[in-house]
Formats: sequence, structure tokens, C-alpha cells
Amino acid sequence: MDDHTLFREGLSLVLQGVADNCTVHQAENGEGALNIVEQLIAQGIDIDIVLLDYNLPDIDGIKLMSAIKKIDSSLPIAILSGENDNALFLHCIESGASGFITKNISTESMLAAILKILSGEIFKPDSSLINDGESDNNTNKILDFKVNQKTEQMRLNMQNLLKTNLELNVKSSIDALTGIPNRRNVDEFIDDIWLSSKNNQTLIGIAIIDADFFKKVNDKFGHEAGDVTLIEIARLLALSTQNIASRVGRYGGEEFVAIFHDKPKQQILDGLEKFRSELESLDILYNELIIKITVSIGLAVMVPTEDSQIRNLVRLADKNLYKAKENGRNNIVGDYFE
Ligand code: GH3
Ligand code: MG
Ligand code: MG
Repeated sequence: MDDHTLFREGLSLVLQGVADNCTVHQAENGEGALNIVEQLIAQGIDIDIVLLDYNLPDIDGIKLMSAIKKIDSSLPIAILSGENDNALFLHCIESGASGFITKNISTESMLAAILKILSGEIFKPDSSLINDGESDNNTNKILDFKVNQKTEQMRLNMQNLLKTNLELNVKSSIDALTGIPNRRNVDEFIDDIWLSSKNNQTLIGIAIIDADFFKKVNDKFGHEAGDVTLIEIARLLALSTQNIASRVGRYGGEEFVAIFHDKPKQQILDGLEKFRSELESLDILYNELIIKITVSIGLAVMVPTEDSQIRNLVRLADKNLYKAKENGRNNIVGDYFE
């Protein structure tokens, strides 16, 4: 729950990207969050964790936490905050939070924090991240004591199974270099979306994105510079398509993929074009050198018919990528199947 749409959508995307069997529900204010918790519990659905923004438009984060705890006192709740001071952390833990996560940390660290809380531990930010102007040794001792006490208490209802699953999924679904979903993850996702598109007669789109003359980047600047370039392509792809792509991933080597579901074709094309042009003008800094890179994109979209097959859609996207390369690279070729 966070009123900051970008942050909320981003975190949701990451969580769904790492755990196949995880469903993320989003709310942009306290009332929405309470409604979701109430509804899920009424439906008998287990909630593994609640991530609450501390600064909310309609209610104080701590008050909202108490309201949720009234519905289910055993629910692990993590408070997310842009501020990082000891007093606030202590206040949250005392009020029943299972963790206090500062928002200024990497996605990887945030996932690690969530995993820790899921395993029944209290998550406390790295002390170097905490602005402890006022604190002294004594405060730290109280803090450690409270954390230990709470941790022991929570170990009793540890959710080991979920933790193991999540950890396994994080390792086997995420591309180690770029941090975005890997081919296995994307392929499984495509199968799911395909079924849903077929059943609901909605549009599915697949874009295959390949870096142009990438070999030259390695040859000219070295393999490490090539790696940095791949990271930048992945980052920009995820960022510039975050509102339209259901998932992006690394398909292998210098090839990426984006999956679209139930979005108008023009919107998909606009999003991909935005990514293509932003990448073209991006200066990638590496050891005081500037690396330039472009991509060619093959897109295929369709509403699946009774006898259409997913592999034909992927094949068409691949064929279009080939055409984009032949057209001189740094462009998009797209097709629409009726
Ligand atoms: P085209 O425009 O036709 O796609 O040309 P290209 O040079 O991008 O394509 P080619 O397939 O000839 O070369 C791809 C290169 O990508 C070769 C390979 O060494 C490099 N590559 C693949 N994976 C990685 C990686 O993880 N890191 C780095 N640095 N290079 C990689
Ligand atoms: Mg290439
Ligand atoms: Mg290639």
C-alpha cells in the first residue's frame, strides 16, 4: 500500500516477477488497504505480508497498522518509509511492525528485507542507513533487545515453506546480470497470459528486442562495458514500458522481451517507440567513456483464436525482428493478426 503509484507498481512488478505463485494486491490509500485485507480474509485467503507506506494521504501509517492488526493480529506488517531515523523505526516496531524498510535501498535489498520478514524475523535497516543523530549506545541496546524479543516471538509462526519457495524463485527467475526476469520466468508468464487472452478474447503482444551491433561494444570497450550496457538496456526497458508491459525480461545474450496484455496496439507501439528513442539518445557512462547503443524490435500482437498457437506469435515477433535488422536496425517492425 503506497500512494506513490510508480513505487507501488514497481514493487508489485518485482514481487510478481520473482514469485510465480504470489499475488500482489495494491491500494493507494488507507481505506483501500483496509478493504483489501478485509475482503481477502473474508474469502479465506492467506495474506503473507502487508507492506505499508508510513506517509499516507488519509491516515497515519501506525494507525492503519493498528486497524489491520485488529482484523488479524498475526499478520506480518512491514512499514516502508522514505525517512530513516531510529526513533521512527523504534516506534514502528513497538507498535507491532515486523520490519521497517527504508525506500532508498536497492530492489535486491528490499526483496531481501521482505524475505527476512516472511521467515519470521524482524527486519531492521542497516545501521549505516539510519540517521541516528540523537541515539546513543543505550538506545541501540534497547533497540537490539526489542528486535531480539520480537524475533523470538515471531519465529514461532515462521513461514519457512514460503520463504524457501520465494528464495528458489528469486534465484531461478531473475537474470543475475540485469536483475530483470529471465527467459524461464518470461516463458512461463507468456503461457499464462496466452491462456487468459484465449479465454477472455483479449489482446496479447510480444516484442523481441535485440541490441544492434552489440559485438562491437564488447570489441571496442571490453566485456565489462558490454555488461554495463546490457544493464542499462534492461533498466530503461523496464522503466519506459512500466505502464504498458505486463512483464519484461532478458531472453538471453543481448536479446530482451516484453509481454503486453489487454493493451491497445497503438499504446504498445508508442511505449516501445519511447523506449527505442530514449535508448538511442542515452549516454551510457563507463570509465569516463560514453557508450552509445540502439535496438531493433520485432512486435507481434493478436487476439488468440481457437486454433492459434503461441509459438506462431513468438515466431512472428522473431521474423519481424529480422526485418527490423534488415531495414537498417534501430527501428520497430510490428504485425497484427486478426
Ligand atoms: P546485430 O545487430 O545483428 O544483432 O549484431 P550483434 O553484434 O548485436 O549480434 P551478434 O549476435 O553478432 O553478437 C552478439 C554479441 O553479444 C556476441 C556476444 O559475445 C555478446 N554477448 C552475449 N551475452 C553477453 C553478455 O552477457 N555480456 C556481454 N558483455 N556480451 C554478451
Ligand atoms: Mg544483436
Ligand atoms: Mg542477438
